Amino acid sequence: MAKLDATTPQPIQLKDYTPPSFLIDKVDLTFDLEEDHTRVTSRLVLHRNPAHPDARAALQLDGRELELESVKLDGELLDSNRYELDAESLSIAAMPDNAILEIVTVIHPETNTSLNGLYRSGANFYSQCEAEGFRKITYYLDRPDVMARFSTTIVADKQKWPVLLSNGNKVGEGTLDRNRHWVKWVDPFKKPAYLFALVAGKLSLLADRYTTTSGREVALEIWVEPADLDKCAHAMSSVKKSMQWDEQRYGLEYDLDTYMIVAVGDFNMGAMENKGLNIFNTKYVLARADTATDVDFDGIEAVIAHEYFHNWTGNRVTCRDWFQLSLKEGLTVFRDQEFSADMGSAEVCRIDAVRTLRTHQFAEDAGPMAHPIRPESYIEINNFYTVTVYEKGAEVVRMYQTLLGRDGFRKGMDLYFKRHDGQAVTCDDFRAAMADANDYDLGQFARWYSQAGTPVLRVRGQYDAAAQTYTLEVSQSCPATPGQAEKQPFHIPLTLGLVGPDGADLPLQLAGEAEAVAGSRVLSVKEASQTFHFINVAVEPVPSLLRNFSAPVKLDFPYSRPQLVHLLAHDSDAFCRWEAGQTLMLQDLQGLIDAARSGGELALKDDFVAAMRRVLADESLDPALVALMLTLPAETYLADQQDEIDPDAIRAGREAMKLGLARALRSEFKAAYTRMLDSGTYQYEATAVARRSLKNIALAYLSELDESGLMELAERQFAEANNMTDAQAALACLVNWPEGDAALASFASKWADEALVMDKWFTLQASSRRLGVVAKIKALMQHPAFALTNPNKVRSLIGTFVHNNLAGFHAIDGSGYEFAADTLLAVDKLNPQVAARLAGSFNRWKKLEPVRRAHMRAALERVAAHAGLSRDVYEIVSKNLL
Ligand code: B3K
Ligand code: ZN
Repeated sequence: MAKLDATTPQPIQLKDYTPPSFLIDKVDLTFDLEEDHTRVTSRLVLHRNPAHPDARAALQLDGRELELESVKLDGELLDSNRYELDAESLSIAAMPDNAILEIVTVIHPETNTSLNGLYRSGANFYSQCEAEGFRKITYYLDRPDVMARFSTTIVADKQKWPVLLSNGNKVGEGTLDRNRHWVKWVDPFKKPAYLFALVAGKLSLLADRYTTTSGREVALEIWVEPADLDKCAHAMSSVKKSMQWDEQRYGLEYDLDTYMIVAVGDFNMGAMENKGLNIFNTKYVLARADTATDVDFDGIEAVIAHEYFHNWTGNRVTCRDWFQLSLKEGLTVFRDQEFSADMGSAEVCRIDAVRTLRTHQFAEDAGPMAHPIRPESYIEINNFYTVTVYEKGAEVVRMYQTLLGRDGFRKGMDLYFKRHDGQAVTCDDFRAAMADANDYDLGQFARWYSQAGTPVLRVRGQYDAAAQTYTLEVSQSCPATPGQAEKQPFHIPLTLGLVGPDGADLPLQLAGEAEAVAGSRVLSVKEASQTFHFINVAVEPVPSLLRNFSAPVKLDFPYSRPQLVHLLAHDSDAFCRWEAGQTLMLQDLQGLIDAARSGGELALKDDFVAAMRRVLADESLDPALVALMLTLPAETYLADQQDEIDPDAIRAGREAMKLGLARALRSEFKAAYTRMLDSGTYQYEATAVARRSLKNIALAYLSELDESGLMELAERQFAEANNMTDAQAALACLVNWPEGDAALASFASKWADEALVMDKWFTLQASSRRLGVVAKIKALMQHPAFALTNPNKVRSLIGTFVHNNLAGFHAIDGSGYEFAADTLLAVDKLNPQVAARLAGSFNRWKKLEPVRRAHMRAALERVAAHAGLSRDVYEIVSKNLL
């Protein structure tokens, strides 16, 4: 462990929040862009904040890695004894109540590999300021509760950087000497610095228009590298759909004359919602039938919607401090999920969201980084852009809608905007708007914001045939998480139905109620233990619990196998139907894993195989749902169900399940494959997407059978595919067999110039059971298309290997951990945010079997002892070693 000393990063606490000592009304920025430096001139109009407890407090501006050239206070150049400068700030003690500060700094985007602040990608300039990147551009009150009006003038060489973009509206442009030009932008909305953006370079434009319901004409602009202009149509149509949806669903319109999206290949995350100038990872903009899969098309539509929706939930109403991150992120993810549900299949979207939550967020909640959706402390805020804050946060927002109804939720949203437009607020303010608009008590609901961990909902049912009653006993508990030993009961919406022997929903009538309700209903579970009595229940039902996944909890109900088979066949709720199949599958997978561990026989159970056979043969089901029902849980999810993780047993058990299903359902898979073939041109449209998903999962199972005819099926699909979905799916089958080598080679030569397609090439190999081994990953890092400086490449190759390839990463000799440690230390020097994500691959170490646990610990300790660790990596590693 690194020694604790003055340089050990200290946590920031929510309870220490104090308002800023000054507020900034106006910021005028000038950027002088050069090859070897950038000069930033900032003119701030400030006034003392009456809400600050000390009326004589100093002004302390945030700043990092800046070269300060000069500071002027109200026109007077300050000597260095008039201010204090350290590695993180510039402080001025003697400040008038109103002041104008002019600060000149020099920065070096050309050497900034962190992709945080202003940086270069190729010859072009891009910025990323959330959460605290603006302080790497100039000295500023870099906190979201300081909202100012920005103007930005960019000066640059006209040939090298012809396009100059920033937030708001373009108000002027002109030429200068030395072949330079300038453009000035004014953003009429006040905003926190994290929403500032600047882009400069050689970019091509896809332009379109949108007219809002109230008649505002909006210019839509997507800016990309010239070679990518033919891959922007889907992104553009997604923008228009998002704008229309937000008007219809929430009455929210766009508020500027121009909405710009810029795509860049070097980017730390998916995209960024800068006011009027969203900057996107190319992965979430560029798509053409032959380069992008259905999943990519879905992802683009969702991320475009997400960033667009932030214009209201995030930008117009922003966060008071970074502890409130879920205020904008949980809410905006919920909004993009609802949008995607309306654009395609709501049921499929919901199941996908639950799968993500369970695979990644439940794991986070059970590990050393567990935190509530509103964390209480952090060392590095970038480590808290997590599945908990985002996806569990979205579940918490969804629970408001489940409790209040869709109209009640809308009333709450309307009140939230009415009260807080133009403000920086808290999660409590959002909860208060929901409560007040509906006159509903959400007091206990607050615990979802403060308590970490995944609650367990234990339910037991009792049918009394004579009395015709069905009694549900419901109790809840929540495991301890770091820093939180005891938990108080949550307010949990439990949506349920009672399924009769014929498969239909029984009417639901609670004791004391005059009438029954048809279908589903929502119970409010608030106590540690609670009992619900249903009356007039004519026949013994099978309870269908947690319909549509009404709360982010683990359900504990002792279903018999025939009950699960019944729900899988009949439940009117698609989520519960899928869930019943998954529960059966998980039970049998666990049996296989146990057998693999003890050297027992790896055979599938007949009732499970029969149930899957019926699913596969049921042509009345949405093919996308069939595909989901046949999809096995990830190895990592299976690992999280074990008391002690043995990665080889998990791999063996899971492979046995694949092979067993393939053998047993060989002819059904072949029939489904043939039935779903589509010879027409590629369409990104729900029915076609659903058909491809079933076809490709059938192919995946068939390719498990080492039979030449079946391997040729994959080879043929790979060779003849007219779209990337089919090509990639076929290649994914082939890479597990020697046949894959030739296919991989031809794929790489065909797509050498398409960075995003090469990412797929790396991902497929990193996740392959045949190729996903340390030596091979190291060799791939030498491939010309790989770059340690590019986050997409690091995620595709290294991230996939350490996060998703359980058996490969956890090689018994510890070589995977050594590799992960070496690589994350190398990446940390370049890009701490990306390195910290790799460090998360150690989060399960305490649950591994003893040999691997010892290797992992040694690797973690080696990283922790490394001098000069970033705050980002330090936080993850030190919390792992607590
Ligand atoms: N708000 C950004 C994420 C910023 C991450 C900073 N490390 C993208 C989004 O959630 O829309
Ligand atoms: Zn977001």
